Amino acid sequence: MTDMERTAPTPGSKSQRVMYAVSGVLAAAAGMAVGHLVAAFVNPAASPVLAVGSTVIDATPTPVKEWAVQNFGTADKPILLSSVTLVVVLAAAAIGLVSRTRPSLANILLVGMATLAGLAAWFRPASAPFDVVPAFVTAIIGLVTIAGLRALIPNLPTPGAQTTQPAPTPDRGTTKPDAKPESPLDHTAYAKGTAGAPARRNFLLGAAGVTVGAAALGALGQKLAVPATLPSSVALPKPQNTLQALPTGIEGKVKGVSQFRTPVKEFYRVDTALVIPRIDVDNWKLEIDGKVDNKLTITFDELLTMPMIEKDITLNCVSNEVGGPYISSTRWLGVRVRDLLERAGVQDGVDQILSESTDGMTISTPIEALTDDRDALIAVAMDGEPLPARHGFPARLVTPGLYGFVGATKWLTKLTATTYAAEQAYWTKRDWLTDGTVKTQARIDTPAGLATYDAGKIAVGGVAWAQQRGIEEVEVRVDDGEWQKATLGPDGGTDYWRQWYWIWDAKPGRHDLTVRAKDGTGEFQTEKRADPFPGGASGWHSIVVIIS
Ligand SMILES: Nc1nc2c(c(=O)[nH]1)N[C@H]1C(S)=C(S)[C@@H](COP(=O)(O)O)O[C@H]1N2
Ligand SMILES: [Mo]
Repeated sequence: MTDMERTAPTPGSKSQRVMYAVSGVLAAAAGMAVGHLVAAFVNPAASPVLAVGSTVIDATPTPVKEWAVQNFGTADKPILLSSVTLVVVLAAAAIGLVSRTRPSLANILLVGMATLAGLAAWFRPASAPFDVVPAFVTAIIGLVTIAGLRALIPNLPTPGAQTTQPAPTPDRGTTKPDAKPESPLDHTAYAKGTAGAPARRNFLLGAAGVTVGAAALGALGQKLAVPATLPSSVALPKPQNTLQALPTGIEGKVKGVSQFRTPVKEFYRVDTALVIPRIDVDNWKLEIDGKVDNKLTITFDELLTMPMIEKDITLNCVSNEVGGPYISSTRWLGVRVRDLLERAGVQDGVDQILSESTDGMTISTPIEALTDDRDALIAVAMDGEPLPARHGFPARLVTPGLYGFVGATKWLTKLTATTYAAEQAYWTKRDWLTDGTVKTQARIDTPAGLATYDAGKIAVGGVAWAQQRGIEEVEVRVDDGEWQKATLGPDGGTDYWRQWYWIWDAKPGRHDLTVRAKDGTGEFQTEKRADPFPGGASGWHSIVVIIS
């Protein structure tokens, strides 16, 4: 049969084309699933989908990233991975269609896709040579799958043209015997364009088998790649300082106000990692290098023998919109960065410490913020427990007064004493400011915006923060009325957020509620609206409520 005949419209050709497209998609799916499983053993981040996803994240221009974070929030990662998968599915379907007439070209395209994934894994920061193995396996499984499935696709003849016996084609050599219309009955059915039923059943069975296999292997890979329960094996040292227990917050009294101490499970998470790094504490090391008198390498056990302090610190993300959710507060336990830098002996001229993590993230922190008396920490615990993997196990930086992107490196492995002129961190290269000083902000947690309430007494409440300066006052305003002084919750220190509430005698109608905070220097937060990019959002948080 010639290519002309094969591509000519025939009764069977539509379902045949679908089968070719499906075989392309399943070849890609099976390849990626097995690649994902192999990656669980090599390096979870080297999984083809994840490596491509991470590369897309890093290559995404800052405005697009901002837009994604604002519109999708923490769903941005699943959405990114779904988009990558969708593109792969469409490409694979096209390759499957190509394989109908040009099998070798289809094979080359499949290998080409796997190669892109391999390159993505290869060029990830902190990648190792073995990281290309999952993509290699993906290519092989993809080729085997597409060949196997194509052998199951019934070869439908052109009606009229070949009514006696379908001509042998190169493809037919690989076709299973029962895929051939052997009996006249089958043959007639073919001519009417309604059969190939037994043959089609073989393809469906094959496709179903590949689907189930791919799903199972992919899921197994996912399970194996999940961080081990390492944190529980760490025994925490006692802090040197004695902090009083954090006072009880007002959340019991004013329903809807954020808890004074954020439960670890509810602590916001922001990072670029598609797979949470798994770190074996026994092999973990913290290096201190660059312009220092003594380069240091510290094991986790050594770190635990250094003097530890506890500190209550609110951490927030520069990407947080006014009123947004990327802020949480807890008690941290860790070593003062200052103590470590003193041991290393930072030389003159250093203006930043560039920290690095196992996932290749780099973060610049101004040297003063790490050495002054704010007590920036290399934290090993939060809320009395070792850091969970998602928050940086086994050790992370926490710098009071700075947004996370300039002072809170998770999965920390290295501190380099250097200058802003010499080295640029990840976000600096993407045009975010190097001065990541937290802006004074207040947020209304309750009542809920755009909700309807009965007239009468309503508690308006929320949190306000100005790490390093503290909160002195919070005021609330209804519509364009007078600013009313809110009652503040307990004091957790200048680096900790402050809860507040104000009882409103609500009258029917549609009302704006607006809040503003005054920090410890006596300055009110600015009314001027600013977007998160490039140095953090500003402006008053305002909500609309309907009173009936
Ligand atoms: N390794 C690594 N550390 C990181 C990041 C990251 O992407 N990778 N993101 C930073 C940002 S932008 C913030 S806001 C904080 C968030 O810390 P959390 O997820 O523990 O709340 O981590 C910081 N540390
Ligand atoms: Mo952030």
